[in-house]
Amino acid sequence: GTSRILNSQLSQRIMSAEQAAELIPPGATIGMSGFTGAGYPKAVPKALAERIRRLRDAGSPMRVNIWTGASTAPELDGALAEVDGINMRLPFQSDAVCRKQINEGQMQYLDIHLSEVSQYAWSGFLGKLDVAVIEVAAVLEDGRLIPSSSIGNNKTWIEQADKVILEVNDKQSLKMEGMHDVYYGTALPPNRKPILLTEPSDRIGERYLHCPLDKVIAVVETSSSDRNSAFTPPDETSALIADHILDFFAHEVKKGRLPAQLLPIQSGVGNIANAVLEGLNNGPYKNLSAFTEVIQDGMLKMLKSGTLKVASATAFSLSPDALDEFNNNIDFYKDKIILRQQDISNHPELARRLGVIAMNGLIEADIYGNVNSTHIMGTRMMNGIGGSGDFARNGYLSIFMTPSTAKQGAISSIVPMVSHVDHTEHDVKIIVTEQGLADLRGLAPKQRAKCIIENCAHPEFKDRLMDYYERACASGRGMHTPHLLEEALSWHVNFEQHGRM
Ligand code: 0RQ
Repeated sequence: GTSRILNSQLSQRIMSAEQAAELIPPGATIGMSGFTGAGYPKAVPKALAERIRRLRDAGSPMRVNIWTGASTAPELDGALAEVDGINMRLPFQSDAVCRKQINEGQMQYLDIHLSEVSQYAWSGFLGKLDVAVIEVAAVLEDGRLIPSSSIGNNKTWIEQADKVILEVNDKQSLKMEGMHDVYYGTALPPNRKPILLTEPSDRIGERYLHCPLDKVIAVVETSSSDRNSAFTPPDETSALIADHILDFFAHEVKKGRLPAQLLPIQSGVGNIANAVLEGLNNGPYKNLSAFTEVIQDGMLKMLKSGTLKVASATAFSLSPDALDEFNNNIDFYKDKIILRQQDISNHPELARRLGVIAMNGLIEADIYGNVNSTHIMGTRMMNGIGGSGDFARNGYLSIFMTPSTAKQGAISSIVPMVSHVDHTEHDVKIIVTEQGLADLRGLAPKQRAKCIIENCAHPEFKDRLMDYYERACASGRGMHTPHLLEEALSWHVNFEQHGRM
């Protein structure tokens, strides 16, 4: 039905996804909604991929550039990558087909801090945005839009694009109305003003997205759920990592370096993050807050139990069960969750002011505390930096978590030198593995090396790391950050040649 499109001008633009996809010119740059599998367009990208496939089969290939909030789903990244339809992708993806295209050199990929994407677009660094394709929950009579389960870069895409295609998804709860906080006070330098947000619960913007009606060239009605990956219960390694972090928090509270209600937490998604949230939920904490980018199952549980008072984010990322829980109890959750655009949810000014506790995963860390979050063996893209840099550099505590080994113990997550750097030694304050926690605050490089090897390395690799470090110290080279340059990346080369570090 048309009940969710209350504006009469826009209801005249209703058409099929196939018709809407025909309106996108070859070579177009398209800004799509979507963040961690929430609020992405469900129909137009697939129809566009079909059109690209037909054109390719007819001998006239078409490609487009795709900008989003963050990761989407197989119906978007997967479908378009499958037909080799993407020329340039930014700023984040986690799709297997997309990743393959990137790593085979078929797709350009620009991996940038999520808070900075809209600024790049506004400043003209990325070129022109032709079309925005945005999922919303409804269109009000006056044309204002009720945002969907993520906001991401939607405000910017709508403002920057020449043309807008709306997908109105009736699977998104209308009761989300009022949960969003869209801030219309951003500006480019030199005209910026302080952002007057001093608590994660502060509302500083509007509940709706605005869109000039004459930009809207198509409205497509859809009815399908977000990606909603299933939840895997924490394994033993994740539980151990979580225990180390919880002990550390208790210690910091006792020392007076953290308040009893901690500081606003930011947490990634996945097994380890969930274990930490579960640990917090079972601990002595009440009335915590979250200033983060994604609300995952664990945060919902914490809100329910009162461990968490409020969560600010830009998107949900829920399992099917948690989504049911949310939709069935949305009146309870509604005033405890605020969804913002990602240039606000991840804003450096706000992360620094609030003193966020940033907790993110890593692929490898080196003995001096540099962290690689994105590259496998230095050359192959995994997902992207996402928001980890926004929070890690500006947070009060920047915690990076990982199992001490990968690939059934063939790879050490602690290496002499990282094969790619996302978070430098200057930004990384704490590294945790199931072996233990390295608190690097106030330590100089040589002290850090001992602390990381001692506390975080797997016993299988510990002696070799210490041996590397000691020989580096004895090499006659610089004694600030001792390295054996001819050997620093030999662990990676070993893995490539022998399947073991
Ligand atoms: O690959 O599934 O093929 O075996 O990397 O590793 O251990 O499952 O951990 O899912 O937490 O991901 C850094 C990638 C960790 C993630 C990263 C292989 C490993 C596996 C995944 P397989 P795990 P996680 C938060 C802010 C950047 C974005 C970010 C990430 C796969 O946390 O993308 O922080 N972070 N955003 O086998 C070779 C190593 C490896 C390795 C792991 N040293 N060498 N392969 N793997 N370590 C906001 C959000 O998250 C939305």
